[in-house]
Amino acid sequence: MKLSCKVTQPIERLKILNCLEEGSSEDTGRDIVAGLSQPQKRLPSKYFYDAHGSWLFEQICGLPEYYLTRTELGILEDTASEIMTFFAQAPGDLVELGSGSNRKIRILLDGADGFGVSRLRYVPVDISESALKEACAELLELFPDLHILGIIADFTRHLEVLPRRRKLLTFLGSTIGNFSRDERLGFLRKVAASMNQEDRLLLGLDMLKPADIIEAAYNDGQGVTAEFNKNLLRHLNRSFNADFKVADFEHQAVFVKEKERVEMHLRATRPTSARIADLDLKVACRPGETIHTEICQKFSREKADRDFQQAGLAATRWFTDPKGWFSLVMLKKAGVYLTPRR
Ligand code: AVJ
Repeated sequence: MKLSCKVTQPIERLKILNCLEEGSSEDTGRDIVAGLSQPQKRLPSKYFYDAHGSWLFEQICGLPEYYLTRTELGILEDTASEIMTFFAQAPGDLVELGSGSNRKIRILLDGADGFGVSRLRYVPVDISESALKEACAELLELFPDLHILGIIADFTRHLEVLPRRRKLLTFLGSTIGNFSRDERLGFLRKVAASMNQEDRLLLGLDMLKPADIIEAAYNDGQGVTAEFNKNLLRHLNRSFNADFKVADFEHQAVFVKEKERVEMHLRATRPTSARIADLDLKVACRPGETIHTEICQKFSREKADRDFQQAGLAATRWFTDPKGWFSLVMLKKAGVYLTPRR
């Protein structure tokens, strides 16, 4: 793949690298065409996150039913100084994949109070330019010694732009739950390939728990998740000159027991069709037909450990909350084992 990233330098302590600039990804939207041409129509979850979608997601994080963010923040508060000892040992990059707002990284950076943030560089990677720039501006004010390299990119495609220095990667919020098993293993393998022996990956995982608690988190009483789901169509309308009639769709989120995951859909309530002008594509939905918009995988330790092993990673530490609802796993590259000769 060809990449042309543009670097701008607004102030000394901040550099921004843009991998999504026009012309840099000649296959933009190809995943939309592919997804909508399947018998079960689907759209990639990353298209939730335009400026409005990123804002809606922040609202979701504060909802009483959405236990994920709250629980993860609690674990981070309790463990930040232990996690940040990584930078007490030697300087390096703190890379955050899918950074969004800076709430989580602020907690980690506060955990560096023993030695100071000047020993590290913060490298947020996000697909939403507005969310990334806002978060960086705030952090520069809060941490006068912090240097930032912001990367506007799709981390499922642009992992190779990451600087190859000593680093602690974070992939929080159970975003990895949005991948299918194949995508998840592929992603973990790519991350493993970008890591050196002493690098670490801190991964946030939403754990299995009673189905009613999980389902409520994706069907909130105020309908914010429904708006977030429908915003995907609004995003396509704005960014790809489409004309989806958003009112013809309803939000649907079900916990599928056998697959241990939530599946989110947009369900057509009447016959409806749309044209995506920029992609030269026409879509028609029968009443009751759905467009699959998101997978939210839930994990057990055993299942996660199997994935890590297959991706060439190994857990060095599990951090969790008292109820065991959410986990932060510290991972390293698995050692090289030679098969004994017979
Ligand atoms: C950002 C992927 C963690 O799967 O829980 C929230 C996104 N979707 N409500 C999740 C989301 C619906 C969220 N992640």
